[in-house]
Amino acid sequence: MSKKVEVKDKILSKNQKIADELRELFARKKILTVNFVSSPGSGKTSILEKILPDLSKKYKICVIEGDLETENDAERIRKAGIDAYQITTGGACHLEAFGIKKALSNFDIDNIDLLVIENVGNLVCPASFDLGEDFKIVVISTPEGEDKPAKYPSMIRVSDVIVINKIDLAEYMEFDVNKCLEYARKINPRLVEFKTSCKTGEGLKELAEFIDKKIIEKNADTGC
Ligand SMILES: Nc1nc2c(ncn2[C@@H]2O[C@H](COP(=O)(O)OP(=O)(O)O)[C@@H](O)[C@H]2O)c(=O)[nH]1
Ligand SMILES: [Mg+2]
Repeated sequence: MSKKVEVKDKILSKNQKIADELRELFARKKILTVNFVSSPGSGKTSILEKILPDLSKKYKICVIEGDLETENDAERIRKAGIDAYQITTGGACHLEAFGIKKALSNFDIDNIDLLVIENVGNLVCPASFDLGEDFKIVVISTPEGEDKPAKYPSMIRVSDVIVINKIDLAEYMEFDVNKCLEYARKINPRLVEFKTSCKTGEGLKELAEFIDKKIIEKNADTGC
């Protein structure tokens, strides 16, 4: 094995150990944890700004934001009335389980129903780093082009939900929604699909209802 592969394996197995601990913690505390992944600018923060205020009427929600630099996204989420903590990775293109574990000390984890992680904008690296989440939501926006699922299959494979965002721009971008979903289904037929627009509001209620249902399921889960 080359030295480079050995180091990468070591990093990933160390990450996995902490992610397993986090998953156990989230199960014990009945915290639904969702990891949003996408390219930069697909609309992750915009979607959260739109769906979390309503969900927060029913649930205690915390958000962990990941970016290379700036506190911008955490500030946007706080402005929407939701508790948020920003991890700035410096140069790293993904969040790691250790960072999530550390960030949790900023919240009262005995009093959280939903933890949302907005990962660093990148369709490659975050696929390899388990954060102990219940599931990943991958967001693809129409200006990115419909072939993204085919070009970044590892992210599609590890996600449970796909959101096609900026559906309001699909026509202008000549983005074929069905073609995009076909690429994604070929890689991962289990994907739950949503089409959203943060401009018109299309599909956001359905996405929020899906997350609501998952919070209820998590609370009913006896762990058996
Ligand atoms: N037209 C359109 N623009 C959007 C939509 N969602 C987000 N945007 C815009 O896309 C840009 C990036 O959004 P942002 O939420 O910061 O993306 P993030 O980097 O994935 O968190 C912003 O200028 C948003 O206003 C959408 O559904 N339609
Ligand atoms: Mg963002």
